Amino acid sequence: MTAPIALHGSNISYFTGKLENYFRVKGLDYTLHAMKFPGDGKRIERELGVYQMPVLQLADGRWMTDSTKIIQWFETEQPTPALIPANPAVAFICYLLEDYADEWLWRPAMHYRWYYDEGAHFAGRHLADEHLGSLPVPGALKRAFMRHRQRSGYTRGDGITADAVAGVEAIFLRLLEQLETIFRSRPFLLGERPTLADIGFSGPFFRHFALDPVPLEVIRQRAPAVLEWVARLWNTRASDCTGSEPDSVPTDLGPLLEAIGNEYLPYLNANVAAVAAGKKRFDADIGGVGYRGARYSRYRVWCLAELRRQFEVLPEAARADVQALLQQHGCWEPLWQEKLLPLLPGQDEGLPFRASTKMVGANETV
Ligand SMILES: N[C@@H](CCC(=O)N[C@@H](CS)C(=O)NCC(=O)O)C(=O)O
Repeated sequence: MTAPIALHGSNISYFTGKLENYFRVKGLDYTLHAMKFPGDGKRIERELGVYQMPVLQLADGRWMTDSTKIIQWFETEQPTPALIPANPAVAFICYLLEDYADEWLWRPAMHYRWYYDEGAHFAGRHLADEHLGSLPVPGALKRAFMRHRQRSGYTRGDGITADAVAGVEAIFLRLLEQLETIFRSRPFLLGERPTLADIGFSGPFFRHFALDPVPLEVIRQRAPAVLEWVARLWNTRASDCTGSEPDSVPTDLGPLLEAIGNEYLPYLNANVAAVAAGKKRFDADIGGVGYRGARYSRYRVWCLAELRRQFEVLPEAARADVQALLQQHGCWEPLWQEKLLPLLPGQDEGLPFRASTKMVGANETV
């Protein structure tokens, strides 16, 4: 696969940034195109079944969506250089870290961008110019529309009330401390080479935490090694890396796994309970933070099912190792807490070439 990939999205978008990091590290050529509304939105819905960003078009004309499934597809089609480690237990931890970065760090990333006027004015102007530029509407109105849309979809409107602000910021501050320890001792999350775990973390970091003015200043002051990692990943080609593949999970990942066990998995379970009860909004107290009126997500029910599936397909020996690690860090019990997952029939059918509207989640305002 040598012909360029046409990636459609935004150059300040979370998941677009994740795929850009993936393509660069993997050594795949791509060109980035800004989605223009309303035309591109309609076209993407027609081609893929849902509107979201990013999407991409392969040289043979096929369209793809969902960064997680897109990466898995490329890793199968083009196995070298591998970003998913060959050791199955380490690979499982990569999937878990990727999912946590995709779906849980989304919340503090959205908070820092849209809660503070400094971030909201920068991003609102950028997105209005990038996506709504051709609409015959005054610029000030487009920018105000963007700020309102994102705040009512992703911050206030996704359960982050004034009382939750300090708690959401504490998630980020703890994360920085954990990552700073790791990146002071090695270049990538799992060792000497970048893996899917780094790509997952590039979603929240590359186009959000290390771009938006408020969190960027926090990183500069508190976690310079994390800032270095953001740039290092962007500037790394896996094919140039001489370090060996990780064949065990570094012990200093423990605090990250504990955050997954204490925060992310309990949130996924609260979401499962809401979807099962037919509630589109739910309240949850997670890690001492009260979220009020968080939006339900069918996509995140599927995320939990995927994590379980990834565990179940592990070879027996790896399964025992992973179970022990998850138990040690408080992830095992919440991973299986909900007995039945309210998935819809065929929910993920067609991915990554077609997505069902049943997959629309809390990170989409459609
Ligand atoms: N699971 C999807 C999530 C993509 C996603 O949520 N993208 C956001 C922007 S970064 C989006 O399109 N939101 C739609 C909206 O704001 O309406 C992926 O991994 O690609």
